[in-house]
Amino acid sequence: MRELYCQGCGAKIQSTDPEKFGYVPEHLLEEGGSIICQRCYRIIHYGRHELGAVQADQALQSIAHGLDWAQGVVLVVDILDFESGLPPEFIRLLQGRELLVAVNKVDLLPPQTPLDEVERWARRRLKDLGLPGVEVCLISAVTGWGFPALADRVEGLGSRVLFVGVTNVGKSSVLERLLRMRIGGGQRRGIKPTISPYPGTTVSVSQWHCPGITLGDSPGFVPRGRISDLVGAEQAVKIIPHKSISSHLYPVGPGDLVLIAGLCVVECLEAGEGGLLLGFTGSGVHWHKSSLKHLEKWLQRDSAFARWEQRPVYLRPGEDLLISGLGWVSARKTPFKLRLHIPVGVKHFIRPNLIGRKK
Ligand SMILES: Nc1nc2c(ncn2[C@@H]2O[C@H](COP(=O)(O)OP(=O)(O)OP(=O)(O)O)[C@@H](O)[C@H]2O)c(=O)[nH]1
Ligand SMILES: [Mg+2]
Repeated sequence: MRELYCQGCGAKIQSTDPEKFGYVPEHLLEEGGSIICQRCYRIIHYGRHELGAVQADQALQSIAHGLDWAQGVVLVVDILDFESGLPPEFIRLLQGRELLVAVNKVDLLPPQTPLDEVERWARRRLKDLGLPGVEVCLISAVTGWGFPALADRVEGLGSRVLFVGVTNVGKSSVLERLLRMRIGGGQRRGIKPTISPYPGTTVSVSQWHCPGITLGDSPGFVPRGRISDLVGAEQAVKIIPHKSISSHLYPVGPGDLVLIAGLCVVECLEAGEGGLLLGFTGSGVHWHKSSLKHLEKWLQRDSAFARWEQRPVYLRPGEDLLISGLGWVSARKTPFKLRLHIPVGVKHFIRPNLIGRKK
């Protein structure tokens, strides 16, 4: 029998186990035509994300197959979790490829953010992270911002183009919007790549044929150390920014804490006169300012994590401390000597500030 694949998530279709990816009841297979699995059907129609996320090794295998097939590659990165989208072990897979970096979700930046500055910032960060001189497009798959330029450049990458990136950066959303544009001959198709707010939706590579070009969706590379992957799915959806980000400005001196209960605490050890910390996360996340005597309470409150560690951090004015999969704290006015209380296994990065005046 011919092998069938789910057009939404790329999983191989099977009718034996509803608890595994790609399940379609046997009687529905007889109807023919393009097909989507039960999991995709339920994500699309009921917003229910069953069977969890794709496993890291399965995703990696599928990405490797996709890269063998592709001529050109579009690396999709989420502007709000930039460094988490560029793990060195993933970047190594892309070395030497015809590559374009699509920096997605720019609609979530504060409205007054100058995007030309953001683009320069992104190029500089990509260079620092091992991708010097790559082409960069700033885009929003939700509003369509930047898509005419993206479509032009994608067409220049060859006749087989694969979209890659870590989970949940919007690969399927970007592909879906391109399919609706001139690359897809302006036709809206019945079946689309499946999109969901939960990381790990796409299971395997799926190919989308358009006039003159075939686009490939791929499962997300599963990065290590992202807090949103270490909490339960329901909490993950609350902390991943969807509609907007919010900023919280705190005057901070020695002994002060700036924190998100149960997820991270930034303790100030030393700061100059008038030091300010500015926290950025999805607007559903609650920030607090507190003092050292309440540290234990805030670490444990509603926390999914039993094991915490402390890390010393020196943050200069104009630098961000990014907590992978959560958000960032930016220093203003003075240097800070900080102690970061963070769940074991969660990564942090120090970088030049994304938002605000640059040096
Ligand atoms: N605000 C905003 N949200 C976006 C944008 N692009 C995608 N999203 C949202 O991000 C979430 C993930 O989108 P997907 O397209 O499923 O991401 P993916 O990279 O294919 O995810 P996996 O298949 O899990 O690896 C969904 O909730 C999308 O609606 C964007 O440009 N702006
Ligand atoms: Mg996807």
